[in-house]
Amino acid sequence: MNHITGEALQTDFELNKTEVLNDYALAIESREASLIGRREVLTGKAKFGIFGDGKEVAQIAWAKAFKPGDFRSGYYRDQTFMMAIGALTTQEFFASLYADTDLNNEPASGGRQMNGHFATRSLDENGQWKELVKMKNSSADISPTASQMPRLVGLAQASKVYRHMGEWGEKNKFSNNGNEIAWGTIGNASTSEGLFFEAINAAGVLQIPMVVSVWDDDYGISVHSEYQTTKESISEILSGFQRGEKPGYEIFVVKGWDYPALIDTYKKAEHIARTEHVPVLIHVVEMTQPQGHSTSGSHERYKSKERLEWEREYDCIRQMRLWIERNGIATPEELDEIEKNAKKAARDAKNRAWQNYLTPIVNERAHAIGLLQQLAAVSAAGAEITSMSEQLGKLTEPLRRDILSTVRKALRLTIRENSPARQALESWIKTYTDTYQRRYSSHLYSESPLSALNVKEVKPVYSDQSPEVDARVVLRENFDQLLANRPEVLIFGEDSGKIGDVNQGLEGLQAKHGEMRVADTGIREATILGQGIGLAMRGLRPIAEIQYLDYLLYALQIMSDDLATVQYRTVGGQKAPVIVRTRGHRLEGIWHSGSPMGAIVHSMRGIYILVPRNMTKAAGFYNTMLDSDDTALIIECLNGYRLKERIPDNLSDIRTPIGVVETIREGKDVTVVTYGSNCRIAMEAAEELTRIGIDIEIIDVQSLIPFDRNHDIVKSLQKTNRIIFFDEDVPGGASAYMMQQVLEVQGGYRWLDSAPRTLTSKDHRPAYGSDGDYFSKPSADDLCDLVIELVKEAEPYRFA
Ligand SMILES: Cc1ncc(C[n+]2csc(CCOP(=O)(O)OP(=O)(O)O)c2C)c(N)n1
Ligand SMILES: [Mg+2]
Repeated sequence: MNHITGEALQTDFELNKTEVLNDYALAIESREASLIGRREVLTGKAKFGIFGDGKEVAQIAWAKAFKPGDFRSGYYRDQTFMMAIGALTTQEFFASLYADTDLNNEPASGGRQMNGHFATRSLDENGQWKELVKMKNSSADISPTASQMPRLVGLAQASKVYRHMGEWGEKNKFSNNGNEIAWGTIGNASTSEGLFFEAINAAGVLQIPMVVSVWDDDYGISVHSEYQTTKESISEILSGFQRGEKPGYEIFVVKGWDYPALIDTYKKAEHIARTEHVPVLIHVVEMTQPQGHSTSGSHERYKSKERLEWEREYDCIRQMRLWIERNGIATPEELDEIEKNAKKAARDAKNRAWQNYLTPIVNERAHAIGLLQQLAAVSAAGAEITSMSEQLGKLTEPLRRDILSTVRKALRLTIRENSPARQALESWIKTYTDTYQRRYSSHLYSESPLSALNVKEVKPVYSDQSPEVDARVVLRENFDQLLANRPEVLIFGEDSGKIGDVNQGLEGLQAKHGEMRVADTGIREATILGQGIGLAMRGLRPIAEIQYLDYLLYALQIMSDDLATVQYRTVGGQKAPVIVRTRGHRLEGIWHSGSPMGAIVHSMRGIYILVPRNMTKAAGFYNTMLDSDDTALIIECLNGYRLKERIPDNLSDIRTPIGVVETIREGKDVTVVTYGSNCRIAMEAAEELTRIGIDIEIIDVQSLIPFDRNHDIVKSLQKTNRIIFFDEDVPGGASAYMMQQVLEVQGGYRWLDSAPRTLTSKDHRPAYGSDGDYFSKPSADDLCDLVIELVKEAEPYRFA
């Protein structure tokens, strides 16, 4: 471990006076922004604030080592760093605090994220990649502690992939031969999370250029390190990772108020990571938190007097000033002048941000008040509308909510009136709501021309020569062609490399395409997903494999919090077109038969959820998604790999469209809506039902999100007037979701002659063994009997 202090190392680097004083000015301006920011929250102009005070100097040192093409994956304390690399102005800092929805004012998230969540824009207005290699990049932050770590692994791994990659036309947009570093930051307390340890281990194994800074201020909100970290020191307990004879990490410890030592440390770390592709941990100790954790509380409640005194003395900016004075770089008067100007710059930036935020709202209010007055003049409720409109006019800090709420009340008050004034107000509010609803709801999925919704279907073509094979071979052949045709595609997961996955859908492909393209990973689902996210954010096309659907739960949090929100939280400024490959539904036992589709559908809006019934359909989905810039989870049927399918003659051309259902059997009595391996069970039931004169229609939904974009299911319901939603999730899981889509969204309730039904698994997990399956999961018998029950109830004469 390398303990670095400023005293011994002042001569190791060169700094000129201007650079030092600019650094000092930035530290002061950033600090002032934090102080003003807190006041803006306490006086009610902003809702919540979390700031980077106490961490300024280390971040200025780090910024000196951060080069174009590099990526940051960090957390809410990093405002000074973002300012130092030129990716955040103080004005934008305040625009974010006020939740300004104008991307010109708040380019990180258009006001969607609370302040302190930083991002640069990797995409242009058409959703196309910019030249990331020329930019200083920050992946978009999220709030759950340590969740920045899995993505960081992928961002760093991308450099390794690019360094070893052959020709690819787009490569130069993203990388200069893999020279880029992915820099992470994390708070000391957040290192207690499993995600941190998982990511640290993964990067050590992968040997990738990842530099993690731990900002250590001894606390996590109110909880001291004593309760967070063994030995109260993350560098000490990670010292076994220090490289020696065997590869590992380089570990540095440095004080957060020691300006020269920090610069020296970051330069050293940069050199090691950039040239050797070795991961580095920098434990930055003795940091402070001058205003406490956030605007939600005060640290006097949990810090002792002595601690607060120590924090004042070792405030990094105070120590930097003392160092400047000690070394005769500037006089106290010069420093005072710098401070005065920097503080004014922060105040001015705040005022500009506030004006930019408020002016459009005030103008919109004036417009609304004009329309309200016209309505009041002709309405029986004129007095009340006038009074409401005056109240609205008096608000000093109006919100759009205030405007909308007043107008909507006025429209309700005049519900029985029909004047041109009321029509004008109605038409205004419609346009206004549409505009602002979009500000809050756009970009959940890709809205670029490459949206997966735009990929056209190409059906498989068969001839007499099309070979019949075990279905896994269809997948393997398709993956083989994808890897051959697209250098940017990578597949990795547990057992995906050497043996070509547990069901041999990748058999022989590592030997053919190399270890970089088809790789084994450790058993660490969250960071497998993180690899996917980081690689995809740097232009590659990862297929991240989770061995069984049951184990997706380990990655669920990262999929839900990070992957699913990438486009949304940046308003289309970033994307991570990852394909998550897994296999699931029924096979054997409690943890190899899971089908928690409701949990998935409800926790991952932002990711397309595709449930192909066979491997040809699955292959078509991989091809579709790789033509798009959306992200998807593709669930193959665990019990389908050994069934026979034919290899289409046009395999690499096939595209399974998303959100399009397929009627796999026509019938007139009952519509059965299902997906995945249950399609086969439904077909089996249908055969038997024909023998007693019942004819069911079976619809394979194929993709749960998006769901039946053409509303074909309701067309079937118009014919049969009876419907069963059939899957192997728990009762009220994905079957309830499908029912809501058909009955509510598609208006299916109007066509029902019988109560809509669901057929699902039992509430519990599936028990082991064939009888365990029969008593846990729905069977063809169950479906037959349910269909008979429905038909018998409606048309008893058919069974007389
Ligand atoms: C998963 C999760 N749990 C809890 C929280 C609430 N929370 C936000 S910050 C924080 C403390 C983090 O402390 P530390 O990592 O030391 O960072 P610091 O704020 O001290 O810089 C907690 C508990 C969260 N955001 N995410
Ligand atoms: Mg802390």
